[in-house]
Amino acid sequence: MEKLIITAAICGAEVLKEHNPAVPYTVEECAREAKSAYDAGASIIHLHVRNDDGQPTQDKNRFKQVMDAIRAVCPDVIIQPSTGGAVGMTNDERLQPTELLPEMATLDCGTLNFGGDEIFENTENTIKYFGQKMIERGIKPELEVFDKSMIEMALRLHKKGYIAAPMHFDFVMGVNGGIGSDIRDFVFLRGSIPADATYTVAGVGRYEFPLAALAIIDGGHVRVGFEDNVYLSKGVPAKSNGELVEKVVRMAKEFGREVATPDEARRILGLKK
Ligand code: KMH
Ligand code: ZN
Repeated sequence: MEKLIITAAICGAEVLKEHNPAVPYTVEECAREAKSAYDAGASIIHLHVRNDDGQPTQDKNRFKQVMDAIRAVCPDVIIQPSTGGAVGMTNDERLQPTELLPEMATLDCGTLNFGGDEIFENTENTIKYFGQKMIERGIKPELEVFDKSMIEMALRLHKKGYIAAPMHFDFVMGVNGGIGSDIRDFVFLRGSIPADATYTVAGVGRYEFPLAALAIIDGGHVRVGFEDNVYLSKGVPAKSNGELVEKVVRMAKEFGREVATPDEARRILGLKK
């Protein structure tokens, strides 16, 4: 079995300091949280950025500042900017961090309800546009799938040349409006991707660690972090993203799975540094 790639989604676009005071907004706070995750064993930082007041932004200059600050303290970590951004942003606004030519970026593979009246919109043409831009810019997409239908979409767009193989999926499970987070849901997604594909699982809220356990024993990879969950265990807020990563590292150890360094993750995912 390959070593375990741990991704830390340190910030997200929706979670606030009211949910956990350690949620990072400023450049310095993002660097601090990325370092805590990297020191604990994360090889990928999935990155959203905020203005200092917590407002989500896809501003290229803000991404550059945060990415430079993260690289200064985690020199070899893989930085994976979000192109999902926040609900309501335009496509070109969302694509800005890809102009910085990161090794990876997320590519959201469908539209879903996102609570209340919010709709996270990703039409087929949007996904094609983002896929094409990532091919042109030499960026490996992490295919964010919130439901089974989004795997079908990714496979269809792969056949049409908008997404290259081998594909790397992120099963985001337990979002209201998306797939659930029980074992049957996991097995359904897991069994629906091509044999040469890799995947990571991001369980939302209390599903974060049970789903991590399934991925660890199955040979998949794991994402944790404040974007998805702010608790270390029931009622216990995590003090940092690093604490969440440490818990996954402990779990992996118990199951006999070694944790990948950033360069090992690059090899597993076929990234060119
Ligand atoms: N904030 C969500 C609307 C991604 O990073 O690509 C979208 C999201 C997915 O977080
Ligand atoms: Zn995200």
